[in-house]
Amino acid sequence: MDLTDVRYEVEDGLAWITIDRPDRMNAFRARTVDELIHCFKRAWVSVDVGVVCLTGAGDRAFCTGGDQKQRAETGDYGPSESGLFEVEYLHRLVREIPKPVIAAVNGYAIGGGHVLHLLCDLTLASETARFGQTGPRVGSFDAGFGTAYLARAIGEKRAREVWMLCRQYDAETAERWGLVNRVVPAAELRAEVRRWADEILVLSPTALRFVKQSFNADSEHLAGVGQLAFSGLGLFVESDEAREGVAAFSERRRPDFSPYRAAAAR
Ligand code: S0N
Repeated sequence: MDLTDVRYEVEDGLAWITIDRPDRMNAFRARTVDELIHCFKRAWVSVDVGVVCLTGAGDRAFCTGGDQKQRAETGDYGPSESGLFEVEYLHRLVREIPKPVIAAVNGYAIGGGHVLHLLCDLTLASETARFGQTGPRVGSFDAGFGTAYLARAIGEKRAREVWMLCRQYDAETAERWGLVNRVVPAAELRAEVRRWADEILVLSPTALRFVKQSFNADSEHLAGVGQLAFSGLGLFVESDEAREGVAAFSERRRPDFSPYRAAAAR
């Protein structure tokens, strides 16, 4: 596959998968998701890979979720190989690849980008990283892993705060909340990932596979919740209410959801 949106490099057992759309703050379109899926599968089958690191190009963003400009232009996330927008499948792959996946959060991890780091086994972050969900502001939601699994990681009250206020949180708060394993200065992030990967690479890959699958089994029912939620999201994004969120983002204004309060009160 020709990679245009993602870079894939292997260095001594560690596969770096880098979302490379810095002009869109590493937001993903359908093609980006296809390429990420391709890279995760490649890392899965590569015998020279024991650890995967997901990160973003540049120093401003890890990933800011779905490409809202694309969505404003075409009403969807653009063309994909299968015709499907396969972000839910990407979530499954991040969880199911039987090798530890480290998120290196080098800036904004927002919206669907926040969910991606959450699903990784470990998160290392730069001091400049910022975390948050924006769905209810821009006309989307991730009511599967993005909500329920977040609550497992940081607790119900905090997870509800994240989704119900759509605030941003700095790296120090994310570490204190247990959303991040370690925070380092931005210039040291890559080296820190290398150190963690080297510690992992001396361990038994088979034992690690079982450990990961055991953790996953305990939260696997959330995949079913996620499937239901993505079906709901598919309907919601076609609504005027969701379109108001998209339009407000691209017009750089506050959304006006007041006409939709009646529907939510039913
Ligand atoms: C990241 C934020 C907070 C940065 O703010 P800051 O520092 O003020 O910079 P900006 O000037 O805002 O941004 C710099 C440039 O980058 C562009 N940009 C940023 N984010 C995106 C994006 N997500 N898509 C496209 N472009 C983006 C800015 O437009 C700006 O460009 P220029 O310089 O040309 O004006 C701030 O930018 C922010 O809040 N970004 C939006 C974050 C967001 O809302 N993300 C989407 C959240 N939703 C999802 O991810 C769900 C997607 C999904 O998973 C899904 C799945 C299945 C089915 C449907 C969906 C669905 O949602 O439709």
